[in-house]
Amino acid sequence: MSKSVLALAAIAGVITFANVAGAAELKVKMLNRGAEGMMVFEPSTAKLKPGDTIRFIPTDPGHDVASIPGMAPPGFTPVKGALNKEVVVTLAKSGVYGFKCTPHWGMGMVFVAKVGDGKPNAAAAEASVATTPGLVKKRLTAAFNAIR
Ligand SMILES: [Cu+2]
Repeated sequence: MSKSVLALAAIAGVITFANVAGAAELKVKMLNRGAEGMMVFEPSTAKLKPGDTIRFIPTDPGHDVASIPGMAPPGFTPVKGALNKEVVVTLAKSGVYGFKCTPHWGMGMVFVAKVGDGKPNAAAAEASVATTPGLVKKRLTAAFNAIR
């Protein structure tokens, strides 16, 4: 192998490493009780970069994770996890992504991630909070304040 080929191989290796190291994974616990109260994702919000991953961990039993309708940028395939199952979601594009625990939606068990600058759907996602029920609205409002 010539010196130049070896040099190219070395550069390619560095680039691959940089790509792997550049995308972060956020671990989110599903809890019966956390710092913010009963039935929570912890943390309940995040600001991420496009390509980052979220690992939803069923720390306590009885929870799942699913997309909140109308709270993801166009082209995102909605998440529908099973009860007590870990779910890993890659948020490839800029936008605001909302997730809920299906059994505890009414108790406001929600998670919101802002990826990149939140465009194109940040405003529409925040506007949809107005139509949600009491505890959901309370926690979603707090979440949107946190990611602003
Ligand atoms: Cu739950």
